[in-house]
Amino acid sequence: MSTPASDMERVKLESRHLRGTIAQSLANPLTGAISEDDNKLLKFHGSYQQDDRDLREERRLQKLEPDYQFMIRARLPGGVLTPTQWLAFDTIADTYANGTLRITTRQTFQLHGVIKQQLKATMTAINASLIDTLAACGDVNRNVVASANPVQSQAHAEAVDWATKLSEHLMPRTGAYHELWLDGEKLADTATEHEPLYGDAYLPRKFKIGLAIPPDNDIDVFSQDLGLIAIIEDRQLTGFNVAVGGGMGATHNDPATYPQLADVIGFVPPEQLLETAWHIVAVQRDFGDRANRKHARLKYTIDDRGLDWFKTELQSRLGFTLAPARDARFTHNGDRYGWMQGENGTWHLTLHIPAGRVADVGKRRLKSGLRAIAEVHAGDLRMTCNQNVIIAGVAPADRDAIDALVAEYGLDSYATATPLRRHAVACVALPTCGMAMAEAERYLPALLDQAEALLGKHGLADAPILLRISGCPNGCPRPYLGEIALVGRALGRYDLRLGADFSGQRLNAVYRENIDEATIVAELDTLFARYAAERQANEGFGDFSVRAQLVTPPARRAVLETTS
Ligand code: SRM
Ligand code: SF4
Repeated sequence: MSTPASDMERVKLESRHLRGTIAQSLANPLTGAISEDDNKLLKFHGSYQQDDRDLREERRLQKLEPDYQFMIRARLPGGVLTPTQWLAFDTIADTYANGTLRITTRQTFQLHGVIKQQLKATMTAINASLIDTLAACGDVNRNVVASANPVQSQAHAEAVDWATKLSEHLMPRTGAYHELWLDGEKLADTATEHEPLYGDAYLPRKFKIGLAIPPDNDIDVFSQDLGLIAIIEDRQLTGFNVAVGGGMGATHNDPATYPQLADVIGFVPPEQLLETAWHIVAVQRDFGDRANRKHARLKYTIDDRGLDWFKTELQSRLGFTLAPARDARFTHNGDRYGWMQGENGTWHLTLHIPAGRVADVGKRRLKSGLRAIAEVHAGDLRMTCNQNVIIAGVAPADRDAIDALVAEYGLDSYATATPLRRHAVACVALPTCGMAMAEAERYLPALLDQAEALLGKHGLADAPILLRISGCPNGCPRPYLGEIALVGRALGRYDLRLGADFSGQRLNAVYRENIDEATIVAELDTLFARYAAERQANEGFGDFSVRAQLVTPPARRAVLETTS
């Protein structure tokens, strides 16, 4: 007897293409929440119900319902937006959300703290800026990410355009989004509506596509369900290497779940890209696990059936043969900060936004500063998968004006912060993330202060170490690709992981399990002392951790073992 489908499958099938009873839930004045089923469907529209976890206990004692609020995520392929759109989001954050913008590890905006009564107005305002939120979350293809830094050449620009084309090509076709948020005409008979790619049950789980341009792996291309590696030969974009089956999510103490790196299966020229992506998604739609959501990502479909099976299945659906992969090399996976010039003579300035939180804090008035820049900037803005922002396409004559605003608003940490601080990535975690077991974004500043002091003590202040911290094992800041990573277990307790490389091509492994903050600092002290004394010339911290046998990273396409 086959295992029954998960409850989520029922919700999707009964939803009439993502409508459910969301409209009724929103209209219910008795609660700030929506129904459980509608909450599951709302994700496909780009929003999650949350509650302020800092207030949970107090409100429980006062016999009040939790402080329900909604997070909204924009769909922004390649992370590109105009200054006008930036200004619109800045205003929306003040009008409807908690007054901050959050740049995510998939290079888009999240708003937090929107209350139910204002959800529709917020969605309408976002759409008025010509940005939508459809498929930003849910069991569909999510925001397609692309190398953002630097935008150097015509071939690079073309590669980034493919992120938008892919996103559009794989969008759900349901009219539910327009009906609910934009007062679109209601379809009289939703049974006649057709979802050509997704069908009535959508995908078994989320699906993620990322496009990298070597030598920069700033998007962590091997962590994507479908990773695309742009091949630029003689300054022309000739196509993409195709990598499948990457993913980060895991569950503590459940070895059946693990992070995995994607495998390269071939090469396609640009004109075959959309068809290839469509069929890869379709194979996962047809064979992904619909019973166990913890086992439903493409990485498990491939691991269960084998990479050869996957290639054969895909090939049987394509009208052409996948070509052999071409040579591509990655050397770097953080952002390249500061000013860089593109081939067309314009300049791009990559700014450092700690943990992606666009807010005014003390002298660092990031939100006001980016607003002031957007008010005068004639190019565009690009968010990166390391939660930063690029002021792109600045004319040489306009650089001084941008520099003056950067200095005035304290946006200059890209030039002054240590490499450790500039490369650090933290997920949102508490207080909004319902899955957080420990702090991440809010712990990062204190952790960095301590780690920097230790690096200074050991003469390593300039070491470019990739540090990532997440509040739980789901992997939102892609912690399994950090040279040092902390993965939350409980309040104040983390697994310390070591051993990834600096180009996103090797996973790390657990070095110490479930340790408290004081132990983390003590461990880092010892580790940095050894690194300073024993490292070889130009040896990165992750490579050192492996050579010194502090950890044994997992082999590719092998179950990750969490042992030191
Ligand atoms: Fe994530 C769930 C935040 C990138 C793997 N992620 C969540 C939720 C929505 C919690 C929830 O389901 O209730 C978090 C909302 C927190 C909040 O309060 O805002 C959340 N994820 C984020 C963001 C905002 C982290 C950040 O600080 O930037 C990133 C938003 C990306 C975007 O714009 O689309 C974010 N999440 C990722 C990534 C990184 C990536 O995609 O490059 C991953 C790992 C890659 C992957 O998917 O394998 C990731 N998020 C997860 C998972 C685990 C999925 C799995 O296969 O096990 C969950 C939990 C789930 O889906 O059940 C999750
Ligand atoms: Fe929340 Fe965990 Fe993702 Fe952090 S890694 S945002 S704690 S789900």
